[in-house]
Amino acid sequence: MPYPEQLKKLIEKVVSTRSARVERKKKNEEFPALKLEERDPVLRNFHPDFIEGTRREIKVGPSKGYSISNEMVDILEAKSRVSPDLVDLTQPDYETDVLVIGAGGAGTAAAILAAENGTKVLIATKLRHGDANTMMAEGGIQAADKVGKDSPYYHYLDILGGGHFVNDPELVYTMVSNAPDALRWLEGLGTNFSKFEDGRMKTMHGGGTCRKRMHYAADITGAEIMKTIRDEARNHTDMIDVIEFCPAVEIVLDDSGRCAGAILYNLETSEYHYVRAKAVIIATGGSGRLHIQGFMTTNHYGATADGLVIAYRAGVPISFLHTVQYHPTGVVFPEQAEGILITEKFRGAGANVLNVHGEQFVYEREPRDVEAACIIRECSPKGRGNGVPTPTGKFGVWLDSPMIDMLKGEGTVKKEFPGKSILFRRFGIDISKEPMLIHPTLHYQNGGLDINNRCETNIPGLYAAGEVAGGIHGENRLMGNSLLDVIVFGRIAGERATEYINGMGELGKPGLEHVKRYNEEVEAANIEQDRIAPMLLPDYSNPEVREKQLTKDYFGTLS
Ligand code: MEZ
Repeated sequence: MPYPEQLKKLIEKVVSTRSARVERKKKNEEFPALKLEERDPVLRNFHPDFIEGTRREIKVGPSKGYSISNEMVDILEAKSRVSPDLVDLTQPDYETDVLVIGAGGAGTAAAILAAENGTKVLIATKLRHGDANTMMAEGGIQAADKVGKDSPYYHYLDILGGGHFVNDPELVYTMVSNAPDALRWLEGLGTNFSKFEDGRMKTMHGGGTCRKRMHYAADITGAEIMKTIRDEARNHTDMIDVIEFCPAVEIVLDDSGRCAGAILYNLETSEYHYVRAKAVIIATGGSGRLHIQGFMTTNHYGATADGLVIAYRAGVPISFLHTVQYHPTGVVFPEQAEGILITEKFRGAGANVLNVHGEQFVYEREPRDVEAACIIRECSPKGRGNGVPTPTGKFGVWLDSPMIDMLKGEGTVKKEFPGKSILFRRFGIDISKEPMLIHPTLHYQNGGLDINNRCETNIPGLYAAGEVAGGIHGENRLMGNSLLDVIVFGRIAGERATEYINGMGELGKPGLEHVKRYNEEVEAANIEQDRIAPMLLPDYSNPEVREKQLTKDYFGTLS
Protein backbone atom coordinates (compact mmCIF):
# COMPACT_ATOMS: atom_id res chain seq x y z
CA MET A 1 0.00 0.00 0.00
CA PRO A 2 1.64 3.31 -1.06
CA TYR A 3 1.47 6.20 1.39
CA PRO A 4 -2.08 7.59 1.57
CA GLU A 5 -2.68 11.29 0.96
CA GLN A 6 -2.55 12.33 4.64
CA LEU A 7 0.92 10.79 5.02
CA LYS A 8 2.09 12.26 1.71
CA LYS A 9 1.15 15.70 3.07
CA LEU A 10 3.23 15.07 6.19
CA ILE A 11 6.17 13.89 4.07
CA GLU A 12 6.24 17.39 2.54
CA LYS A 13 7.44 18.64 5.95
CA VAL A 14 10.31 16.15 5.84
CA VAL A 15 11.22 17.30 2.35
CA SER A 16 11.11 20.96 3.44
CA THR A 17 13.87 20.45 6.06
CA ARG A 18 15.93 17.90 4.12
CA SER A 19 18.42 20.06 2.17
CA ALA A 20 19.44 22.02 5.26
CA ARG A 21 19.89 18.81 7.25
CA VAL A 22 22.00 17.27 4.49
CA GLU A 23 24.19 20.38 4.31
CA ARG A 24 24.74 20.29 8.07
CA LYS A 25 25.69 16.63 7.89
CA LYS A 26 28.15 17.29 5.09
CA LYS A 27 29.82 19.83 7.39
CA ASN A 28 29.84 17.23 10.21
CA GLU A 29 27.48 19.40 12.24
CA GLU A 30 25.71 16.56 14.01
CA PHE A 31 22.59 16.86 16.15
CA PRO A 32 24.00 16.80 19.72
CA ALA A 33 24.09 13.38 21.35
CA LEU A 34 22.66 13.13 24.87
CA LYS A 35 25.20 13.52 27.65
CA LEU A 36 25.54 10.48 29.91
CA GLU A 37 23.56 12.16 32.71
CA GLU A 38 20.78 13.08 30.27
CA ARG A 39 20.23 9.48 29.19
CA ASP A 40 18.97 8.16 32.48
CA PRO A 41 15.82 10.30 32.84
CA VAL A 42 14.73 9.50 29.27
CA LEU A 43 15.23 5.79 29.89
CA ARG A 44 13.41 5.83 33.21
CA ASN A 45 10.44 7.74 31.84
CA PHE A 46 10.07 6.23 28.39
CA HIS A 47 11.88 2.92 27.98
CA PRO A 48 9.39 0.01 28.25
CA ASP A 49 11.68 -1.79 30.76
CA PHE A 50 10.77 0.83 33.34
CA ILE A 51 6.99 0.71 33.06
CA GLU A 52 5.52 -0.22 36.40
CA GLY A 53 3.61 -3.47 36.66
CA THR A 54 5.33 -5.11 33.70
CA ARG A 55 7.64 -7.30 35.78
CA ARG A 56 7.28 -9.69 38.66
CA GLU A 57 9.42 -12.01 40.75
CA ILE A 58 9.78 -15.55 39.64
CA LYS A 59 8.65 -17.89 42.41
CA VAL A 60 10.52 -21.07 41.48
CA GLY A 61 13.82 -22.36 40.18
CA PRO A 62 17.48 -21.40 40.56
CA SER A 63 16.88 -17.65 40.20
CA LYS A 64 13.80 -17.53 42.41
CA GLY A 65 13.09 -13.94 43.52
CA TYR A 66 14.52 -12.35 40.34
CA SER A 67 12.13 -9.82 38.82
CA ILE A 68 11.69 -10.08 35.04
CA SER A 69 8.97 -9.50 32.45
CA ASN A 70 5.59 -11.05 33.21
CA GLU A 71 5.61 -12.90 29.88
CA MET A 72 8.96 -14.51 30.70
CA VAL A 73 7.85 -15.48 34.21
CA ASP A 74 4.71 -17.02 32.71
CA ILE A 75 6.71 -19.49 30.67
CA LEU A 76 9.35 -20.18 33.32
CA GLU A 77 6.66 -21.01 35.88
CA ALA A 78 4.83 -23.29 33.48
CA LYS A 79 4.80 -27.07 33.67
CA SER A 80 6.60 -29.56 31.50
CA ARG A 81 5.14 -30.96 28.28
CA VAL A 82 6.14 -34.45 29.43
CA SER A 83 5.14 -36.60 32.38
CA PRO A 84 8.56 -37.62 33.72
CA ASP A 85 7.31 -41.01 35.02
CA LEU A 86 5.90 -42.02 31.65
CA VAL A 87 9.02 -41.37 29.59
CA ASP A 88 11.12 -44.43 28.78
CA LEU A 89 14.79 -43.50 28.71
CA THR A 90 16.17 -47.02 28.53
CA GLN A 91 16.17 -47.11 24.73
CA PRO A 92 17.44 -43.91 23.15
CA ASP A 93 15.98 -43.10 19.73
CA TYR A 94 19.23 -41.36 18.73
CA GLU A 95 22.76 -41.47 20.10
CA THR A 96 25.46 -38.91 19.51
CA ASP A 97 28.48 -37.30 21.13
CA VAL A 98 27.19 -33.74 21.09
CA LEU A 99 23.57 -32.71 20.67
CA VAL A 100 23.20 -29.13 19.44
CA ILE A 101 19.73 -27.73 20.09
CA GLY A 102 18.98 -24.95 17.64
CA ALA A 103 20.21 -24.42 14.09
CA GLY A 104 20.84 -20.70 13.81
CA GLY A 105 24.24 -19.03 13.86
CA ALA A 106 25.45 -20.23 17.26
CA GLY A 107 24.28 -23.82 16.87
CA THR A 108 25.68 -24.17 13.38
CA ALA A 109 29.06 -22.62 14.29
CA ALA A 110 29.22 -24.94 17.33
CA ALA A 111 28.45 -27.99 15.21
CA ILE A 112 31.16 -27.14 12.68
CA LEU A 113 33.83 -26.68 15.34
CA ALA A 114 32.84 -29.86 17.18
CA ALA A 115 32.90 -31.83 13.93
CA GLU A 116 36.28 -30.38 12.94
CA ASN A 117 37.57 -31.58 16.31
CA GLY A 118 36.46 -35.14 15.58
CA THR A 119 33.13 -35.21 17.38
CA LYS A 120 29.87 -36.69 16.12
CA VAL A 121 27.14 -34.06 16.21
CA LEU A 122 23.39 -34.14 15.96
CA ILE A 123 21.68 -30.80 15.36
CA ALA A 124 18.02 -30.78 16.38
CA THR A 125 15.95 -27.80 15.34
CA LYS A 126 12.34 -26.74 15.77
CA LEU A 127 11.90 -25.44 12.23
CA ARG A 128 14.36 -25.77 9.33
CA HIS A 129 18.14 -25.44 9.47
CA GLY A 130 18.71 -21.67 9.39
CA ASP A 131 15.21 -20.54 10.45
CA ALA A 132 16.57 -18.26 13.14
CA ASN A 133 17.17 -14.66 14.12
CA THR A 134 20.68 -14.93 12.63
CA MET A 135 19.13 -15.31 9.18
CA MET A 136 17.12 -12.13 9.72
CA ALA A 137 19.99 -9.96 11.00
CA GLU A 138 20.66 -7.14 8.61
CA GLY A 139 23.16 -4.47 9.47
CA GLY A 140 26.43 -6.15 10.23
CA ILE A 141 28.97 -7.78 12.48
CA GLN A 142 31.44 -5.83 14.61
CA ALA A 143 35.14 -6.73 14.72
CA ALA A 144 38.06 -4.43 15.50
CA ASP A 145 40.32 -5.64 12.71
CA LYS A 146 41.80 -2.35 11.46
CA VAL A 147 45.27 -2.39 12.96
CA GLY A 148 46.37 1.10 13.97
CA LYS A 149 42.88 2.59 13.66
CA ASP A 150 40.90 0.37 15.99
CA SER A 151 41.55 -2.24 18.62
CA PRO A 152 39.58 -4.82 20.62
CA TYR A 153 40.27 -2.48 23.54
CA TYR A 154 37.99 0.22 22.05
CA HIS A 155 35.45 -2.42 21.10
CA TYR A 156 35.48 -3.63 24.72
CA LEU A 157 34.88 -0.11 26.06
CA ASP A 158 32.02 0.52 23.61
CA ILE A 159 30.29 -2.70 24.67
CA LEU A 160 30.63 -1.87 28.35
CA GLY A 161 29.35 1.68 27.80
CA GLY A 162 26.38 0.46 25.76
CA GLY A 163 25.59 -2.22 28.38
CA HIS A 164 25.59 0.32 31.26
CA PHE A 165 28.89 -1.03 32.64
CA VAL A 166 27.32 -4.11 34.21
CA ASN A 167 28.33 -6.66 31.54
CA ASP A 168 30.35 -9.74 32.52
CA PRO A 169 33.86 -8.44 31.70
CA GLU A 170 35.31 -11.91 31.02
CA LEU A 171 32.65 -12.60 28.41
CA VAL A 172 33.14 -9.21 26.77
CA TYR A 173 36.91 -9.70 26.71
CA THR A 174 36.49 -13.13 25.14
CA MET A 175 34.16 -11.80 22.47
CA VAL A 176 36.18 -8.76 21.39
CA SER A 177 39.52 -10.55 21.41
CA ASN A 178 38.13 -13.37 19.24
CA ALA A 179 36.28 -11.03 16.88
CA PRO A 180 38.95 -10.48 14.19
CA ASP A 181 39.51 -14.25 14.00
CA ALA A 182 35.77 -14.90 13.75
CA LEU A 183 35.54 -12.48 10.84
CA ARG A 184 38.49 -14.12 9.05
CA TRP A 185 36.87 -17.53 9.61
CA LEU A 186 33.62 -16.38 8.02
CA GLU A 187 35.43 -14.82 5.10
CA GLY A 188 37.52 -17.95 4.63
CA LEU A 189 34.35 -20.04 4.42
CA GLY A 190 33.11 -17.77 1.65
CA THR A 191 30.93 -15.13 3.28
CA ASN A 192 30.50 -12.36 0.74
CA PHE A 193 31.13 -9.18 2.72
CA SER A 194 30.68 -5.80 1.00
CA LYS A 195 34.09 -4.61 -0.20
CA PHE A 196 35.81 -1.73 -1.94
CA GLU A 197 37.31 -2.37 -5.36
CA ASP A 198 40.74 -2.84 -3.81
CA GLY A 199 39.40 -5.72 -1.70
CA ARG A 200 39.21 -3.96 1.67
CA MET A 201 36.03 -4.64 3.60
CA LYS A 202 33.58 -1.78 3.90
CA THR A 203 32.77 -0.72 7.45
CA MET A 204 30.33 1.61 9.10
CA HIS A 205 29.46 3.11 12.48
CA GLY A 206 26.68 1.70 14.62
CA GLY A 207 24.98 3.36 17.60
CA GLY A 208 27.39 3.69 20.53
CA THR A 209 30.55 2.78 18.61
CA CYS A 210 33.63 5.03 18.63
CA ARG A 211 35.12 3.44 15.51
CA LYS A 212 33.77 2.21 12.19
CA ARG A 213 33.95 -1.54 12.71
CA MET A 214 30.59 -2.78 11.43
CA HIS A 215 31.34 -5.17 8.56
CA TYR A 216 28.37 -6.06 6.42
CA ALA A 217 26.95 -7.76 3.37
CA ALA A 218 24.60 -5.07 2.02
CA ASP A 219 21.56 -5.19 4.36
CA ILE A 220 21.35 -8.98 4.44
CA THR A 221 24.45 -9.76 6.52
CA GLY A 222 22.77 -12.41 8.65
CA ALA A 223 21.39 -14.28 5.65
CA GLU A 224 24.80 -14.24 3.97
CA ILE A 225 26.53 -15.57 7.09
CA MET A 226 23.85 -18.16 7.81
CA LYS A 227 23.86 -19.45 4.24
CA THR A 228 27.65 -19.83 4.35
CA ILE A 229 27.89 -21.67 7.64
CA ARG A 230 24.84 -23.80 6.90
CA ASP A 231 26.51 -24.99 3.68
CA GLU A 232 29.70 -25.67 5.60
CA ALA A 233 27.88 -27.70 8.25
CA ARG A 234 25.91 -29.66 5.65
CA ASN A 235 29.19 -30.54 3.90
CA HIS A 236 30.36 -32.41 7.02
CA THR A 237 28.05 -35.26 6.07
CA ASP A 238 30.10 -37.86 7.96
CA MET A 239 30.10 -35.92 11.25
CA ILE A 240 26.96 -33.77 11.41
CA ASP A 241 23.37 -34.99 11.18
CA VAL A 242 20.43 -32.58 11.23
CA ILE A 243 16.88 -33.31 12.28
CA GLU A 244 14.35 -30.61 11.55
CA PHE A 245 10.91 -29.87 13.06
CA CYS A 246 12.02 -31.51 16.33
CA PRO A 247 12.29 -28.97 19.16
CA ALA A 248 13.79 -30.03 22.49
CA VAL A 249 11.27 -30.06 25.32
CA GLU A 250 13.42 -31.25 28.25
CA ILE A 251 17.07 -31.72 29.14
CA VAL A 252 17.96 -35.19 30.48
CA LEU A 253 20.43 -35.52 33.37
CA ASP A 254 22.26 -38.65 34.53
CA ASP A 255 22.23 -39.88 38.13
CA SER A 256 25.27 -37.80 39.00
CA GLY A 257 23.70 -34.60 37.64
CA ARG A 258 25.59 -34.47 34.34
CA CYS A 259 23.84 -33.68 31.12
CA ALA A 260 22.82 -36.86 29.30
CA GLY A 261 20.88 -35.57 26.30
CA ALA A 262 17.40 -34.22 25.69
CA ILE A 263 13.82 -35.13 24.86
CA LEU A 264 12.69 -33.94 21.43
CA TYR A 265 9.13 -33.50 20.25
CA ASN A 266 8.48 -34.31 16.61
CA LEU A 267 6.13 -31.61 15.29
CA GLU A 268 5.15 -33.75 12.29
CA THR A 269 4.37 -37.05 14.05
CA SER A 270 3.66 -35.74 17.60
CA GLU A 271 6.10 -38.34 18.97
CA TYR A 272 8.69 -37.80 21.68
CA HIS A 273 12.26 -39.02 21.15
CA TYR A 274 15.12 -39.44 23.59
CA VAL A 275 18.52 -38.34 22.24
CA ARG A 276 21.29 -39.72 24.39
CA ALA A 277 24.28 -37.36 24.18
CA LYS A 278 27.44 -36.90 26.19
CA ALA A 279 27.13 -33.13 25.94
CA VAL A 280 24.40 -30.72 24.89
CA ILE A 281 24.79 -27.21 23.49
CA ILE A 282 21.75 -24.99 23.83
CA ALA A 283 21.63 -22.49 20.99
CA THR A 284 17.92 -21.83 20.72
CA GLY A 285 18.11 -18.05 20.39
CA GLY A 286 15.76 -15.49 21.89
CA SER A 287 12.18 -14.77 22.80
CA GLY A 288 10.71 -12.00 20.63
CA ARG A 289 7.60 -14.08 19.94
CA LEU A 290 6.59 -13.69 23.58
CA HIS A 291 5.54 -10.18 22.40
CA ILE A 292 6.56 -8.66 25.71
CA GLN A 293 4.20 -5.80 26.62
CA GLY A 294 2.32 -6.42 23.39
CA PHE A 295 5.18 -5.16 21.25
CA MET A 296 5.54 -6.11 17.64
CA THR A 297 8.80 -7.99 16.96
CA THR A 298 11.58 -8.45 14.44
CA ASN A 299 12.03 -12.07 15.49
CA HIS A 300 11.38 -15.26 13.55
CA TYR A 301 8.37 -17.43 14.47
CA GLY A 302 10.36 -19.88 16.54
CA ALA A 303 11.76 -17.31 18.99
CA THR A 304 9.86 -18.53 22.06
CA ALA A 305 12.66 -19.03 24.62
CA ASP A 306 12.43 -22.84 24.59
CA GLY A 307 16.09 -23.46 25.49
CA LEU A 308 15.90 -20.98 28.32
CA VAL A 309 12.88 -22.78 29.79
CA ILE A 310 14.37 -26.26 29.73
CA ALA A 311 17.81 -25.24 30.99
CA TYR A 312 16.26 -23.20 33.80
CA ARG A 313 14.15 -26.18 34.78
CA ALA A 314 17.30 -28.30 34.83
CA GLY A 315 18.92 -25.83 37.25
CA VAL A 316 20.79 -23.17 35.23
CA PRO A 317 20.43 -19.66 36.71
CA ILE A 318 19.49 -16.65 34.57
CA SER A 319 20.60 -13.02 34.55
CA PHE A 320 20.10 -9.71 32.70
CA LEU A 321 16.59 -10.73 31.70
CA HIS A 322 15.23 -7.66 33.48
CA THR A 323 16.15 -5.73 30.32
CA VAL A 324 14.76 -6.28 26.86
CA GLN A 325 15.96 -4.72 23.64
CA TYR A 326 13.51 -2.73 21.54
CA HIS A 327 15.13 -1.96 18.21
CA PRO A 328 14.51 1.74 17.54
CA THR A 329 13.43 1.26 13.95
CA GLY A 330 10.77 -1.31 13.12
CA VAL A 331 8.20 -0.86 10.36
CA VAL A 332 4.95 0.64 11.70
CA PHE A 333 3.44 1.33 8.27
CA PRO A 334 2.52 -0.42 5.96
CA GLU A 335 0.75 -2.56 8.53
CA GLN A 336 1.38 -5.78 6.64
CA ALA A 337 5.09 -5.38 7.43
CA GLU A 338 4.58 -4.29 11.04
CA GLY A 339 7.50 -5.07 13.32
CA ILE A 340 9.97 -5.92 10.58
CA LEU A 341 13.49 -4.69 11.22
CA ILE A 342 14.79 -1.62 9.44
CA THR A 343 18.50 -1.90 9.94
CA GLU A 344 20.42 0.56 12.06
CA LYS A 345 22.77 0.76 9.09
CA PHE A 346 20.40 3.39 7.62
CA ARG A 347 21.27 5.64 10.55
CA GLY A 348 24.92 4.63 10.32
CA ALA A 349 24.79 5.86 6.70
CA GLY A 350 23.38 9.22 7.82
CA ALA A 351 19.56 8.97 7.75
CA ASN A 352 17.95 11.30 10.31
CA VAL A 353 15.04 10.38 12.58
CA LEU A 354 12.30 13.06 12.36
CA ASN A 355 9.02 13.92 14.05
CA VAL A 356 5.68 14.92 12.52
CA HIS A 357 7.01 18.44 11.87
CA GLY A 358 9.96 17.10 9.88
CA GLU A 359 12.32 18.09 12.73
CA GLN A 360 15.21 16.08 14.06
CA PHE A 361 14.80 15.35 17.78
CA VAL A 362 17.50 12.78 18.51
CA TYR A 363 21.05 12.03 17.44
CA GLU A 364 20.60 9.01 15.20
CA ARG A 365 23.43 6.95 16.66
CA GLU A 366 22.56 6.85 20.34
CA PRO A 367 22.83 3.39 21.95
CA ARG A 368 19.69 1.43 21.12
CA ASP A 369 17.85 1.72 24.42
CA VAL A 370 18.35 5.50 24.48
CA GLU A 371 17.35 5.92 20.82
CA ALA A 372 14.22 3.80 21.32
CA ALA A 373 13.24 5.72 24.48
CA CYS A 374 13.66 9.07 22.67
CA ILE A 375 11.41 7.86 19.83
CA ILE A 376 8.75 6.67 22.26
CA ARG A 377 8.97 10.02 24.10
CA GLU A 378 8.47 11.85 20.80
CA CYS A 379 5.38 9.77 19.97
CA SER A 380 3.79 9.55 23.40
CA PRO A 381 1.12 12.10 24.37
CA LYS A 382 2.70 11.92 27.84
CA GLY A 383 5.99 12.88 26.25
CA ARG A 384 6.25 15.37 23.43
CA GLY A 385 3.27 14.19 21.40
CA ASN A 386 5.00 14.75 18.07
CA GLY A 387 4.41 11.32 16.53
CA VAL A 388 3.24 10.76 12.97
CA PRO A 389 -0.26 9.18 13.09
CA THR A 390 -0.71 6.07 10.95
CA PRO A 391 -4.03 5.30 9.21
CA THR A 392 -4.79 2.66 11.88
CA GLY A 393 -4.31 4.93 14.87
CA LYS A 394 -0.73 4.13 15.81
CA PHE A 395 2.18 6.55 15.90
CA GLY A 396 5.65 6.50 14.43
CA VAL A 397 8.44 8.80 13.33
CA TRP A 398 10.17 9.20 9.98
CA LEU A 399 13.49 7.61 9.05
CA ASP A 400 14.73 9.85 6.24
CA SER A 401 16.39 7.30 3.93
CA PRO A 402 16.44 9.61 0.83
CA MET A 403 19.14 11.66 2.60
CA ILE A 404 21.56 8.79 2.00
CA ASP A 405 21.55 9.22 -1.78
CA MET A 406 22.10 12.98 -1.30
CA LEU A 407 25.04 12.32 1.03
CA LYS A 408 26.65 9.36 -0.68
CA GLY A 409 25.51 9.52 -4.27
CA GLU A 410 22.48 8.53 -6.34
CA GLY A 411 21.79 4.81 -6.22
CA THR A 412 23.38 4.20 -2.79
CA VAL A 413 20.10 3.24 -1.13
CA LYS A 414 19.28 0.63 -3.77
CA LYS A 415 22.81 -0.76 -3.71
CA GLU A 416 23.45 -0.79 0.02
CA PHE A 417 19.91 -1.64 1.12
CA PRO A 418 18.53 -4.06 -1.47
CA GLY A 419 16.50 -6.04 1.09
CA LYS A 420 14.54 -3.05 2.37
CA SER A 421 14.26 -1.45 -1.09
CA ILE A 422 12.56 -4.60 -2.39
CA LEU A 423 10.29 -4.93 0.65
CA PHE A 424 8.99 -1.36 0.37
CA ARG A 425 8.75 -1.50 -3.43
CA ARG A 426 6.15 -4.26 -2.95
CA PHE A 427 4.01 -1.64 -1.21
CA GLY A 428 4.61 0.99 -3.88
CA ILE A 429 7.09 2.95 -1.75
CA ASP A 430 10.51 3.93 -3.12
CA ILE A 431 12.69 4.43 -0.01
CA SER A 432 15.34 6.29 -1.99
CA LYS A 433 12.67 8.97 -2.58
CA GLU A 434 10.31 8.68 0.41
CA PRO A 435 11.13 8.21 4.12
CA MET A 436 10.04 5.17 6.14
CA LEU A 437 7.61 5.30 9.05
CA ILE A 438 9.06 3.53 12.07
CA HIS A 439 8.56 2.73 15.75
CA PRO A 440 10.60 0.64 18.24
CA THR A 441 10.05 -3.11 17.90
CA LEU A 442 10.94 -5.99 20.24
CA HIS A 443 14.30 -7.23 18.99
CA TYR A 444 16.64 -8.96 21.41
CA GLN A 445 16.83 -10.79 24.70
CA ASN A 446 19.69 -8.94 26.40
CA GLY A 447 20.00 -11.56 29.15
CA GLY A 448 19.67 -15.31 29.48
CA LEU A 449 21.39 -18.38 30.88
CA ASP A 450 24.49 -17.89 32.99
CA ILE A 451 27.63 -19.14 31.26
CA ASN A 452 31.37 -18.66 31.70
CA ASN A 453 33.76 -17.80 28.89
CA ARG A 454 33.97 -21.48 27.92
CA CYS A 455 30.18 -21.48 27.38
CA GLU A 456 29.79 -23.85 30.32
CA THR A 457 26.68 -23.67 32.47
CA ASN A 458 26.65 -24.92 36.07
CA ILE A 459 25.59 -28.38 34.79
CA PRO A 460 28.50 -30.53 33.61
CA GLY A 461 28.13 -31.25 29.91
CA LEU A 462 25.53 -28.53 29.32
CA TYR A 463 26.69 -25.56 27.26
CA ALA A 464 24.91 -22.47 25.94
CA ALA A 465 25.80 -19.99 23.21
CA GLY A 466 24.18 -17.07 21.40
CA GLU A 467 21.08 -15.09 22.35
CA VAL A 468 19.95 -17.71 24.88
CA ALA A 469 22.94 -16.80 27.11
CA GLY A 470 23.24 -13.67 29.24
CA GLY A 471 25.96 -11.37 30.53
CA ILE A 472 27.85 -10.40 27.40
CA HIS A 473 25.77 -7.38 26.53
CA GLY A 474 24.89 -6.23 30.03
CA GLU A 475 21.63 -4.30 30.01
CA ASN A 476 21.72 -3.23 26.37
CA ARG A 477 23.39 -4.78 23.33
CA LEU A 478 24.97 -2.66 20.62
CA MET A 479 24.35 -3.29 16.94
CA GLY A 480 26.47 -5.93 15.25
CA ASN A 481 27.46 -7.66 18.45
CA SER A 482 24.86 -10.37 18.15
CA LEU A 483 26.16 -11.83 14.88
CA LEU A 484 29.58 -11.65 16.50
CA ASP A 485 28.33 -13.27 19.69
CA VAL A 486 26.79 -16.25 17.87
CA ILE A 487 29.97 -16.92 15.90
CA VAL A 488 32.50 -16.43 18.71
CA PHE A 489 30.59 -18.28 21.41
CA GLY A 490 29.18 -20.88 19.03
CA ARG A 491 32.72 -21.81 18.03
CA ILE A 492 33.87 -21.88 21.65
CA ALA A 493 30.94 -24.08 22.69
CA GLY A 494 31.75 -26.59 19.93
CA GLU A 495 35.40 -26.79 20.94
CA ARG A 496 34.78 -26.99 24.67
CA ALA A 497 32.06 -29.60 24.39
CA THR A 498 34.47 -31.76 22.41
CA GLU A 499 37.16 -31.33 25.04
CA TYR A 500 34.66 -32.27 27.75
CA ILE A 501 33.41 -35.47 26.15
CA ASN A 502 36.95 -36.65 25.57
CA GLY A 503 37.61 -36.67 29.31
CA MET A 504 34.22 -37.43 30.86
CA GLY A 505 34.10 -41.24 31.12
CA GLU A 506 30.79 -43.12 30.92
CA LEU A 507 27.39 -41.48 31.37
CA GLY A 508 25.29 -42.70 34.29
CA LYS A 509 21.59 -43.61 34.35
CA PRO A 510 19.53 -40.98 32.51
CA GLY A 511 16.50 -39.44 34.23
CA LEU A 512 14.02 -36.60 34.53
CA GLU A 513 14.04 -36.28 38.32
CA HIS A 514 14.72 -32.55 38.00
CA VAL A 515 11.51 -32.12 35.99
CA LYS A 516 9.51 -33.88 38.67
CA ARG A 517 11.06 -31.67 41.33
CA TYR A 518 10.34 -28.55 39.28
CA ASN A 519 6.69 -29.50 38.78
CA GLU A 520 6.43 -30.05 42.54
CA GLU A 521 8.01 -26.67 43.24
CA VAL A 522 5.50 -25.00 40.91
CA GLU A 523 2.65 -26.70 42.74
CA ALA A 524 4.03 -25.86 46.18
CA ALA A 525 4.32 -22.19 45.20
CA ASN A 526 0.55 -22.16 44.50
CA ILE A 527 1.06 -20.79 41.06
CA GLU A 528 -2.39 -20.68 39.55
CA GLN A 529 -2.03 -21.56 35.93
CA ASP A 530 -2.34 -24.32 33.42
CA ARG A 531 0.44 -23.19 31.15
CA ILE A 532 2.76 -25.66 29.48
CA ALA A 533 6.26 -24.76 28.28
CA PRO A 534 8.25 -24.66 26.07
CA MET A 535 5.44 -23.02 24.12
CA LEU A 536 7.18 -23.93 20.79
CA LEU A 537 5.16 -21.58 18.58
CA PRO A 538 3.19 -18.41 19.29
CA ASP A 539 -0.54 -19.00 19.23
CA TYR A 540 -2.04 -16.25 17.08
CA SER A 541 -5.41 -17.98 17.14
CA ASN A 542 -5.57 -17.11 20.83
CA PRO A 543 -7.55 -13.85 21.09
CA GLU A 544 -5.32 -12.65 23.93
CA VAL A 545 -2.22 -12.78 21.74
CA ARG A 546 -4.06 -11.36 18.74
CA GLU A 547 -5.46 -8.51 20.74
CA LYS A 548 -2.08 -7.58 22.17
CA GLN A 549 -0.57 -7.71 18.73
CA LEU A 550 -3.12 -5.87 16.71
CA THR A 551 -5.02 -3.51 18.88
CA LYS A 552 -3.07 -2.63 21.97
CA ASP A 553 -2.30 1.05 22.30
CA TYR A 554 1.36 1.23 23.32
CA PHE A 555 1.00 4.81 24.35
CA GLY A 556 -1.83 3.98 26.66
CA THR A 557 0.47 1.40 28.26
CA LEU A 558 3.11 4.02 28.74
CA SER A 559 1.00 6.58 30.46
O1 MEZ B 1 22.90 -6.48 15.72
C1 MEZ B 1 21.78 -6.16 15.31
O2 MEZ B 1 20.76 -6.29 15.99
C2 MEZ B 1 21.67 -5.55 13.98
C3 MEZ B 1 22.89 -5.54 13.18
C4 MEZ B 1 20.52 -5.02 13.61
C5 MEZ B 1 20.39 -4.00 12.56
O3 MEZ B 1 20.00 -2.90 12.89
O4 MEZ B 1 20.70 -4.27 11.41
